[in-house]
Formats: sequence, C-alpha cells, structure tokens
Amino acid sequence: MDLVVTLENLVEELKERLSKADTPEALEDLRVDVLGRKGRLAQIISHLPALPPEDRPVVGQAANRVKERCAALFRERHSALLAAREADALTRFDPTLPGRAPWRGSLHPVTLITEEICGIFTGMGFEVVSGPEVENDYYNFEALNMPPEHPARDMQDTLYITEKVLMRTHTSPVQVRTMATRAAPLAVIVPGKVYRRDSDLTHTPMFHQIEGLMVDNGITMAHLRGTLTAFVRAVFGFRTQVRFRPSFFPFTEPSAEVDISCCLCGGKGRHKDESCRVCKGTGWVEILGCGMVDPAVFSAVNYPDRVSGFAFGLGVERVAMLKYGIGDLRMFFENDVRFLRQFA
Ligand code: 2U9
Repeated sequence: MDLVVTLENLVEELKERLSKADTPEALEDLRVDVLGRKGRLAQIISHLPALPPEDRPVVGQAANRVKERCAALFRERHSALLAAREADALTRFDPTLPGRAPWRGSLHPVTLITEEICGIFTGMGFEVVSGPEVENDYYNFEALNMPPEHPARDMQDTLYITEKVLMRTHTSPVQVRTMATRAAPLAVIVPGKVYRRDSDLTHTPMFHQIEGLMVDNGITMAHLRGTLTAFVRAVFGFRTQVRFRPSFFPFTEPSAEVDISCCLCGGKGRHKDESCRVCKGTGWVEILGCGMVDPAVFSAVNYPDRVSGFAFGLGVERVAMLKYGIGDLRMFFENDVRFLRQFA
C-alpha cells in the first residue's frame, strides 16, 4: 500500500507547488509535470502492473481519486490566477478617460453640395424631382430641340446602348418628363448623374448635374437673373459679383453663361503675386449655363403658347471644386479617405 501513500502525498505536494505557480503559464507547466502523459501521476501508475493482483483495484481507485482531486486543484488555481490578473489590469485602467471616438464617416462632397444647392432652391419654392439615367433618344434629344442630325447626338459624345437607348447626357429629360405629365406652373430642381463619352484630366464619363426649370405665365429673363444671382450668393457669399454672358444652347433662347467673381483672388486676377490659377487672371469663373426655354421645347410637350420659362444647368463637381478649392477632378472618384474625411 506504499503506492497509495505516494499517491496521497502527491496531492499535498501539489498544494505546496500550486501556491508558488503565480502565472497561468507556470500553472500549465506544473499541470504537465503532474498530470501529463509522462508526469508524476503517470509514473506512479506505471508501477501498478508489478503489484499483486489483489492490491491493484485499491491502488487503481486511489489513483483515480488523486487524479480528480489534482484536476480540481488546478481548475481552482487557474480561476484564481485569471481573477487576479483582471483585478491587476483594473488597477491600471482609468475608467474616467474619454473613449476613443469611432470615425463616423462623412458625406461625399458631391452629396454635400447637391444637398446645399437643392436646399437653396427648395427654399425658393422649387420641388426636387428625379428620373431615369437610361433614357431614350426622344426625351434626351428630340424633345429638347435636338433633331436627328444634331451634332450633340454624336456617338463621339454620347454613350449609346442601342440606336435609340442611351445614358442620359444631361438631366434635362427629367424636366421634359415632368412637363409631359404636369401642367404649368412648375418650378423643379433636378439633381443626378449624367454620362458623356469623355475621359481626361478635366472630364469623367459620369458626373453630377443639377438643373432647374421654372414655367408660368409671364416668366422673364429678370426672374432668371434674380433667382440665379440669389442662388450664387447663397453658395459663394453675398459679396460675390455675377455677370451674364450671351451664349447658345439648343433648348434655350436667349441663352447665357453665368460667371462669378473668382473665389480665390476675389476678382482681382492676381493671387500671392502671381496670375490667379483658378480664374487664369481674368477675375471671373464660369459657374452655370441658363436661358429662356425655347418655344420648340414647349411645343414638344404640348404646353400652351402663353407660358414662358427659364432653365439652367450646372456641374456639381465643378461647383464643389470652386467652393472647396479642390484642384483635381479625380479626387471625387478615387474615394481616398484622407480626402473624404476632410468633409466630416
Ligand atoms: C428643359 C429646357 C431647358 C437646361 C440648361 C444649361 C443651360 C447648361 C451645362 C452646365 C454645365 C451642362 O453640366 S454642364 O456641362 N448646362 O449650360 N442647361 S440651360 O435647360 C433646359 C433643360 C430642360 C426642358
């Protein structure tokens, strides 16, 4: 029965050694040494076959008891060590420190400008409307006074899907669709993606436009001028100078382009003792196109002769570049977070 005593001594020895194992790692080493495949318990049990057969059951049962007891002691010590480690960590943790704020993301500058511009126009009574990006020839060209042989329909400029189906080249077809289903008076603002067969440093095949249309009896160029001047000053500041230059668009007559005093040099044409890079020294930058809706467009949607209206269109990326001083169009499409997070 020497072996039973040896087995029981093992428990006492383990208690002693456990009190000195003060890390989970040291505890694991000890567990392998006592309960492992070649450990102390296994060594004692290896003497079992040499015992007289009648002694073996007693020693075997004692071995099982000791094994259970040792395992329980290890579990206890393991929990105690983990609890101590956690308590220690808590003494070095300052719960009053402010947390690390997660990055909340930000709206894309194109979205920001779109929302700002739409807000300005809805504040003046316009209604935001939208329509399909895949259009047909009729709404994108024909109804807008661009008949079949019109140069703007060229395959060089337009992304065609079939002969009659295409990616809209401007948001104007939405205004046509709106007039085709609703009677005047009408004041709508149309933001959205448009597509052109163009790709270089200053052009992308997709960009964002905002167009507006106001139709009623007696709408004149004075309404256009007042509305767009108020709009430009709301975006770029009330000191901004505005000038209307004669231009041409197939869907408006007369037509104009609107320039604003340069937001970098303030209209002086010179910035930091050099010719201004934004306005190329002219003091003016082009911001939008506009005009009085051509009567041919009204007759395409069966509007009565008595109505008149003004329309305008602008490129959102261009406005964002001017407003935020962004020098490279590619910034809008690369989605580099170092760029985007500046708009948080
Ligand atoms: C209807 C009637 C008239 C929309 C207009 C412009 C002038 C214009 C450009 C600005 C920069 C396009 O993004 S851009 O390249 N747009 O200059 N757009 S008038 O005229 C319309 C629209 C719809 C029914």
